[in-house]
Amino acid sequence: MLIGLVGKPSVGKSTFFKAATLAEVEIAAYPFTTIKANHGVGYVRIECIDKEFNTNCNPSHGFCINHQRFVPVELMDVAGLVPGASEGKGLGNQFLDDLRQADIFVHIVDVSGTLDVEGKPTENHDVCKDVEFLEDELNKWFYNILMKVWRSFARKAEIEDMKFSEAVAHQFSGLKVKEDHVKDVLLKLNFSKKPSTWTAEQLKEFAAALRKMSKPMIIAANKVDTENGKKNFEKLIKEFPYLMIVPCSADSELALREAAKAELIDYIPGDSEFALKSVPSSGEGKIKGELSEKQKLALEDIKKVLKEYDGTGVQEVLNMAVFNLLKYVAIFPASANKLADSKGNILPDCFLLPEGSTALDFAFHLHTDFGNNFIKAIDARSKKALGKAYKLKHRDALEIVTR
Ligand SMILES: Nc1nc2c(ncn2[C@@H]2O[C@H](COP(=O)(O)OP(=O)(O)OP(=O)(O)O)[C@@H](O)[C@H]2O)c(=O)[nH]1
Ligand SMILES: [Mg+2]
Repeated sequence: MLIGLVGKPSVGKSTFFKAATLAEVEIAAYPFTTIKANHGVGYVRIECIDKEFNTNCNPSHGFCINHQRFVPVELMDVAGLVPGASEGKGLGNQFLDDLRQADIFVHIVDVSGTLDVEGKPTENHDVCKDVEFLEDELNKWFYNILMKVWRSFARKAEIEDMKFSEAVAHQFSGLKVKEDHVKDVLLKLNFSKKPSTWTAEQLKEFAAALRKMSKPMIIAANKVDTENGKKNFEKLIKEFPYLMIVPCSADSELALREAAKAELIDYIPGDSEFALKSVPSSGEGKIKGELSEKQKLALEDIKKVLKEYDGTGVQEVLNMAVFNLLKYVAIFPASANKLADSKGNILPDCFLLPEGSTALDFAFHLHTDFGNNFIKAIDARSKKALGKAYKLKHRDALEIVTR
């Protein structure tokens, strides 16, 4: 699972990335601060199942606080994208190449309205324009790739009577386009069965639909903490009712995570509140990290954001991307009698699988041998046996029984 953060320069992509991963990356208020893509590990948050079993888990990847399990997902922060990028403007195509492997995009939009479309300072920028131009550039990017091969490809596919969707998926495999994506797009567009007769307009439509299907996008309306943030966030929602738009303050999340790391506050990512840590009384030498007056004031401001939007939005964006847009499910391998692995670690693993995955898919996900020798799955909660076609449900705990 790779989540790509995209958007015009200076919208807060690296801030979001740093808040989610706590990786050291450069953040600054001038365009093209990021040039080389940053890769890091962020997390989606789910209600851990350990509570139901009256125990505490020991994750081997990610972590768990107060029965809130944080499951790793890969994040990528790239250079800012400007209009014309698909034709090489700004950092152009090299940056688009970085995005090939993404499963989903988080489009970070700056709702302060103080940046023009190239990320330079301005006033009252129309934030809706950002959504339009970015989608447009991504669609053009797919279209250009398609056009490189199209003519010979379409004819060959017809002559050799290839399965068209399979051939397209193969052609776009570097962009993680799957055969099902192509099938869905073809069904939706209902174009002629002879692709070589498609018009230029139809090809554009095809490329755009393929992009949308294979790289769905969620919008993080970032900088809602600013003066015009709320107004512009509401404008986005009104203008694009069919898009998933989450209000966000990456800057606030970063401050909270850093303060929590420095043990100045208690904060669980995604919560809508935090608590100041009580400072130990004197006599214990230097107190580790005491909040300055400035920090206290900043935290007061953040409190207002948390209250108004029920959190900073960073965790919400990642969760919505994985569970609502991609509709993945989180599955725990667990034996019906024992939740621990051979080393005594309780519920060490939790895997994210695509919507519609079955018990057999899960077995293959764990190990090819498990898949090949699958007999049944057992639900650790109900102890009931499940067949290979069983559709996985979010937060299932399953044991795979093999020959
Ligand atoms: N008020 C406010 N400022 C923010 C927020 N997120 C980021 N910023 C500021 O916006 C500026 C740009 O942030 P970056 O994270 O470097 O932006 P970027 O999108 O990575 O920029 P490029 O790498 O140049 O494309 C910095 O000054 C940040 O502190 C936010 O939620 N609220
Ligand atoms: Mg950056």
